[in-house]
Amino acid sequence: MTNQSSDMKPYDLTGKRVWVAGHRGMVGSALVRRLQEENVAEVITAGRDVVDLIRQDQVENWLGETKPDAIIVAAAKVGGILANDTYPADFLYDNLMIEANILKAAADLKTEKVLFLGSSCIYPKFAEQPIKEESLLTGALEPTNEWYAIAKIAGIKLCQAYRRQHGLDFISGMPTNLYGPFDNFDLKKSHVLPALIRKADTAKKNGEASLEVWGTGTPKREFLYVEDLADACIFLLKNYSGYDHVNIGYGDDVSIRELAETVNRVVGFEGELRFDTSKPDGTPRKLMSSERLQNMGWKAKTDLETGIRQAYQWYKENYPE
Ligand code: GFB
Repeated sequence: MTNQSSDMKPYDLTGKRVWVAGHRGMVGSALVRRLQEENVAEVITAGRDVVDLIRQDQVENWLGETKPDAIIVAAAKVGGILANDTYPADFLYDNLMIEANILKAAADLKTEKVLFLGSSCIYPKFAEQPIKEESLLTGALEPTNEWYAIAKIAGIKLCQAYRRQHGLDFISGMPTNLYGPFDNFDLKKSHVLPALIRKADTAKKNGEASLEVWGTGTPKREFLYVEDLADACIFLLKNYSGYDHVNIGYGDDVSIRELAETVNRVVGFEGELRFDTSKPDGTPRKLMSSERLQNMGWKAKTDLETGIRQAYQWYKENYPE
């Protein structure tokens, strides 16, 4: 850990051209919306048809022509526990390529500021709770998502290496489990929260007696509403300039059973929960310590039930059946 107070350095976004890599995803689209509130000159976006982030030549050429002042790396191949476990090669390769291509091209161009986003799964499976930034690389990873985690750890290290070797202002933020508008509601690939929203909505419409929940229901997870995450990212971009990655969490966690009960209450499904223990539980708990970010002056605003109501509203508007 480096000296924390010296890690605070203002970066004025006024008149800057900011590229949000991954703007079509849940995180990227929230960042684009949040950046509209800043006095930036331009929020740059580019779909895969314009630049395929897995292709180094395309990233180099496009970035060399576009030359943004700042970049937020929200592009990633993401998915829930089953997708991570089923497609290890894609999660490792795609994420390594995306981050390496962007960070190298940004370093060559001496981009003023880069924020790289990772995930709370970078920490050891049995890390001490709440998990502090210092826990990184102190133990073995959770096997269902070690491929994704290794790629994200490499991304943090790339940012640190470019800072150390070239003095570049590359920082990293590690969000906890996220949810909100533009989430993935595909039951085979999604994370638990959108899956439960969809299952509860379907079960209610079909008048079913019960709803299936994967695993034992005992693992605990921390959930952060994506608009809060976007706000934290802009806060870090404008205020933080340190070597160490920074946790971005909500500050509290719930068991999967409690989460399912809350979702059912919001959706209005009154049936039973049925636990499918043939599905993996994953890591038992991963509540992050967000003390460092709080000490800088940022805290999440949206409580879990309010966030779930908003995510459910978005789901109903976008998945009419
Ligand atoms: O959200 P999730 O897929 O990923 O699963 P992780 C969290 C917990 O919810 C697990 C349970 O214990 C699941 O077994 N669960 C219950 C369900 N019902 C369901 C369901 O219908 N769908 C899903 N998906 N889960 C991911 C990592 O871990 O978290 C990624 O794989 C990433 O790498 C992401 O870090 C944030 O929280 O276990």
